[in-house]
Amino acid sequence: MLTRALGVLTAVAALLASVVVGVANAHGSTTDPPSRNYGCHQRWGSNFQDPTMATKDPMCWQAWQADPNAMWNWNGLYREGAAGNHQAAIADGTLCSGGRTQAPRYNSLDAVGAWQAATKSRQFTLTITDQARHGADYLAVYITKQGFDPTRQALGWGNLEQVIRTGRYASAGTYSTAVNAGSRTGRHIVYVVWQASHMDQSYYLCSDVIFQ
Ligand SMILES: [Cu+2]
Repeated sequence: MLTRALGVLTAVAALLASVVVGVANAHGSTTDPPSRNYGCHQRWGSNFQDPTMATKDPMCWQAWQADPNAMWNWNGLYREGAAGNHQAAIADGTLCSGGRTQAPRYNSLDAVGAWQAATKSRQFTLTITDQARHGADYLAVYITKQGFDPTRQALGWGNLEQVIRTGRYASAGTYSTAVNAGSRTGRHIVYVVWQASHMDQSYYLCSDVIFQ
């Protein structure tokens, strides 16, 4: 009897593991410049219990402490059914968690502070990696207005200016677009809405950058 129960438990555990792996292999994110959780996964995924992260990369540290699944599922930060009305779906202060989607998994990505930022020139190429090959109806790319300080202020729609909205992309592993940040300098957030094509599924992605 005990052996049978253990057998069932083992089967359930194997099933759960396969579900988790399945989720981790689906969907995508902005990989260049890296989104907050993708960047934390890149830098610390193989070393996420290293206590020096607390001082070397404190925003990633708080994210790993809050919920490691925000990093393991770096490709799962989406909402469904926004019907194109992203500003209604996502409240100010929650833009980087996709409006606290799948809460509380991604809430830590809204934390205000000195996220590690990628250095970019003001004309750069942005790349989404799409492991699920959903395609894109469009990528809408926004950048914070000059003067906004992401290390001290929560991000709201009023802090952003849309710099490009692309056309469609056929299903592929990556989608790239040229982005012109104008005369911006210093630290900014690049905010991407990736509207997938297979269904009404929208990804909301914050990438921290420093423009040279
Ligand atoms: Cu997906």
